[in-house]
Amino acid sequence: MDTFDLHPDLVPAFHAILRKARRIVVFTGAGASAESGIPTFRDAQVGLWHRFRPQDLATPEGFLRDPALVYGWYEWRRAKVAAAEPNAGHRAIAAWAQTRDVTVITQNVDDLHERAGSSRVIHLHGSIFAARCFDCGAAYKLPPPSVDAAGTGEAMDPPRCAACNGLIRPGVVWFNENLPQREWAKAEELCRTADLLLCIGTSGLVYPAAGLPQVAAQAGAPIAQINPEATDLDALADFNIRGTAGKIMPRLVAAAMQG
Ligand code: BV8
Ligand code: ZN
Repeated sequence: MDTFDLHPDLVPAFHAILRKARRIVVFTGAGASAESGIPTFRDAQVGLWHRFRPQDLATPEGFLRDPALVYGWYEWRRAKVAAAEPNAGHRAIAAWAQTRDVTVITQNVDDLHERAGSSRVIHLHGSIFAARCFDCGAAYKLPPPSVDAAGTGEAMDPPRCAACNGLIRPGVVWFNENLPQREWAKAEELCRTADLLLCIGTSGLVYPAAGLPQVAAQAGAPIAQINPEATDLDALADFNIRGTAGKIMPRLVAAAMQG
């Protein structure tokens, strides 16, 4: 029986929960994409971006202050996602959903869950492949990324809106912007009715997303966490598995399928 390096007293209970769980919510953050080569928010920023904190770039004020700097950052990140492959963690989650009711709620703006085969994915913070006019909101069709994903990116003037000449911005949720209402309501409802919440690769620092595990806990769902480091969610989680998504998830799904 895989102990997942948990305390021995917790192992039988964890396996029983994995085998019994029928309505599973997988809540992911940037750590779920780390083994695909996508830097997390906590990783030091590289190149042009190393002097900036994500909290300063991922805001409407930051974009208006220096549109080329922020747009270039997203174009570099979009190129890295397009050049990346889903990792074993993404693929294990998609495989699990073939035989169980598994929904992914992700804070990530990449499409790696979908490319691994997950079809029920809720994006709380939008998508790096969407873009729209900052002023009138008109959708904008992004061309294939032109930035060298292996490089460190550079400032890039955003295109202009054909309808109103406004600046085109990434279709992500920035700090101090509201989350998409429909996705948020669905995420809360899923966490209220889940019989297992699995948190993977999130520092649990950004709200309201970071409040979802609390919603599940209050509804009585067991909470498991996969993270190589301790996070703010450790105190809430019933099972804290120290490890990476790519290594732990295939083992966890194998244990769940024994049921
Ligand atoms: C809002 C999209 C209403 C853009 C992102 C309540 C309390 C305190 C603050 C607030 C609050 N309510 C609102 C706020 C303000 C703010 C906030 O929470 N600030 C924080 C800094 C305190 N929240 C907001 O502004 C939100 N909006 O509340 O609207 C409103 C309206 C008007 C005015 C005020 C409020 C909107 C927040 C959304 C911001 N957008 N992303 C983009 O991608 O550029 S946030 C971004 O950072 C992510 O999406 C994620 O949500 C967040 C944190 O990132 P993580 O995913 O957790 O990743 P991180 O790098 O932090 O950690 C990685 C983890 O993985 C680590 O633990 C690491 O150990 C682990 N790891 C590493 N490798 C692996 C691994 N794990 C597994 N396997 C591995 N291999
Ligand atoms: Zn416009």
